[in-house]
Amino acid sequence: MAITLYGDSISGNCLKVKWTCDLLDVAYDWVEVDVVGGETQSATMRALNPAAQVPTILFEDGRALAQSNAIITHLAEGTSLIPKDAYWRAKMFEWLFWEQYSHEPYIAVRRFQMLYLGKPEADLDPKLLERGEAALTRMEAWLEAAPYLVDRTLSCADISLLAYTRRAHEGGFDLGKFPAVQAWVTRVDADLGLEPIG
Ligand SMILES: N[C@@H](CCC(=O)N[C@@H](CS)C(=O)NCC(=O)O)C(=O)O
Repeated sequence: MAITLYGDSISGNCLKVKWTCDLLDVAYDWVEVDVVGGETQSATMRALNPAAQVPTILFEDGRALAQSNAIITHLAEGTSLIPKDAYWRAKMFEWLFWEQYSHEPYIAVRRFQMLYLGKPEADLDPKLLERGEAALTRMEAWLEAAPYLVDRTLSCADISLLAYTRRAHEGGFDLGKFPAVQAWVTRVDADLGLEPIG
């Protein structure tokens, strides 16, 4: 399977897909799309993904697929990244849906506004910090008792949640308050062969 991966290398959503491909030895050509520069609005991108967002992948047969968590679960079909047991597979989806609704909209958005839009902390919506910390608190509670998010083994849920959690400090979150999350970041970074951020 050879795919074209349209992504912006500053985007955790896009990196989830890259990491999954790298781990599973899926061959891909990376096409850099500058989100801040508005390149997601190009005619090419709109034709591939009417939502005009990255990541989007294009298969050799011309079919396209968007949404980071849809892409990674598709690429991981039949591998150990997706539990065979029905309950644990559903638990993986629980984390993936939660990531998109209760984690990414606060942690990734606060990071984007601070790091890439250069907004001072005082101008940010206070809910971003409050709800981002609530998300990290939920992860901490789970990870105090388990090395991974699903069935004590690496799954798509860890890859997805890692993307913005490992860079949460860039959005003004203090991971020092969440030691189990920090240990999990170190563990999953190592599993994926990523350089620790430090
Ligand atoms: N829920 C989507 C979010 C995709 C998304 O927000 N992508 C951003 C980059 S991280 C983007 O393309 N933004 C450009 C835009 O929305 O115009 C996913 O998980 O893939």
